[in-house]
Amino acid sequence: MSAMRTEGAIVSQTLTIDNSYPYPTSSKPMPTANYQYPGPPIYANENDILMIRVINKLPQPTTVHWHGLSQKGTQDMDGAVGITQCPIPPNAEMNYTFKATPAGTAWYHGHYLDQYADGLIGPLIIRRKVEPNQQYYDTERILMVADWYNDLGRTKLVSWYLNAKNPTGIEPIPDAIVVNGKFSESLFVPTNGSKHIRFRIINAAAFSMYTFSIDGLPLHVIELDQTCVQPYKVPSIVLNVAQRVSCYVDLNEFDQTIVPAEVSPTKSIYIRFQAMADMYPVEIDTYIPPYRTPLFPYPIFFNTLFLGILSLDSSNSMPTYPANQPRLNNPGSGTPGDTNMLTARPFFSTANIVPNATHYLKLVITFRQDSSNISRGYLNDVTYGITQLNTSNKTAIPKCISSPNMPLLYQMATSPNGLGIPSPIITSDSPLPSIQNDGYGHYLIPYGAVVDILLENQDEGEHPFHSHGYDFWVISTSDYPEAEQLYRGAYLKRDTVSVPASGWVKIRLLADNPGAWLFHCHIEWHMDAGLIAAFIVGPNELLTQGYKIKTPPKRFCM
Ligand SMILES: [Cu+2]
Repeated sequence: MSAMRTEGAIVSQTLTIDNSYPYPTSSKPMPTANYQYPGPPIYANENDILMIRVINKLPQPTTVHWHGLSQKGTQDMDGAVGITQCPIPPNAEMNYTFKATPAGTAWYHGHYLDQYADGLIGPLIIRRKVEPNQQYYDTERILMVADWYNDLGRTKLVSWYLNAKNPTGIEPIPDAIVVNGKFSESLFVPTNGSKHIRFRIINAAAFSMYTFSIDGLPLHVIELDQTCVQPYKVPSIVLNVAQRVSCYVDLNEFDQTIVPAEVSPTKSIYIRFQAMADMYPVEIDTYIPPYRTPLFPYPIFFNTLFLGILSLDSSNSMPTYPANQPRLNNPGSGTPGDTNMLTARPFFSTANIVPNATHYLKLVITFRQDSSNISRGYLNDVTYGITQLNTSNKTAIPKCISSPNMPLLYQMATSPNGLGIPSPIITSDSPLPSIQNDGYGHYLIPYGAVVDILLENQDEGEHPFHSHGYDFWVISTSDYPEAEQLYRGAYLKRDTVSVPASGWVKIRLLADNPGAWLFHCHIEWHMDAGLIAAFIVGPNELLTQGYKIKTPPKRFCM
């Protein structure tokens, strides 16, 4: 890719979505992009036009979502089934055309039928015109971590999970961890002579939170999701599902004392992804999923530690020291106090550009059994995508319908003033007008509103919430409530925030992107359980800004 390219160049890429079998030991048909797992990295420069031709060769419908891209003015390119488009049928194709913004480490993944959990993931890297921390590294590597399941999500795991026989809602527990498609102790990362390496780490897991570290090396964090931060030194980093972190390492800082004197000098060191065992609702060391087909040797329990190998001399030898030795703590200025790393500071000062809130929205997260004894996720007592599809009482059918065959975006364009969602009203919760919903999880947000969203988590699990169409300022969390005052006017922007277990998060969103946007927990199983809201932003402005329902995407709506 030439450094001389002008802004707005067209970057064309074809992604063929088809089943593939990347592992000889697994007969699981994995929906993948271009027969690779993960799919090929897509690179663009900031403000390029991405033209991605997605060809569906699966026997099922599919879509691709471009996680972290704002899709301003290209609302129907977001890939969210039922929200912005109907799914691409088998043997059909769709061109996704959109601007490469904001810059940073993004990714793409399937957004239908659990295809993302089953293998449809890939990196999407958007380079900045000026990369502010570029002087600290001379090469970069992508590390895309994911949960491996022996079984397919849609055909096996979901039907087991959302079932009256699983009344407490035990999520499918991963069988292994994969990074860049490799299992533990088989991923080698050669340094190729470089001493200063940037890692772009992407948590593409369906379920697990990961702590990332490299033995004996401090990590210098320079980007969180797609926001540049002032270099921030830590011994390890936590990433919840869908979050991204970039850090660089300086091999001159390697702490030799981690290698015991009695072993020969090591030419490689371990890269660690430690899944957070706390979040699994079962005893991980002895758990055998009830749905698992007996294998020999049996049982095999999930190992929550993934080891990769950073090869210092690029010979891909194994480290000489034992992986399980008691280790000294990595050097650094202390572990970040919270997953969202609010103490990291934006590189580009946002002082005085964070607007004051004009509206308020409280979203309460709960899990409980529905009337069929199936455990479901609720936002403000609504489990998304269930009631409105199964209702037999015609008078209860909402004006806004969540259906794979009728995207909310088309409903907005067809009937901008007849969506049946109340306007904001003053309530006892806040002096600001509160955003309302229609009882089915559709929230009407006025165009230009600055919404303070309080996510109150009454569940005992930590939930990574992601907004389509927007990044947002993270104001404070129950782990770090003082951040609101401490960083007033200079909050950090992310597109995925981790809501602490039995805690809360406050974010601020500037609703300057009219359209229909999902706001949801990014744990795939929780999406299936209904932990989703849809933001309907500025229906009239959508039309006045020129949006029209386009074919061919519309022809997929049968
Ligand atoms: Cu969740």
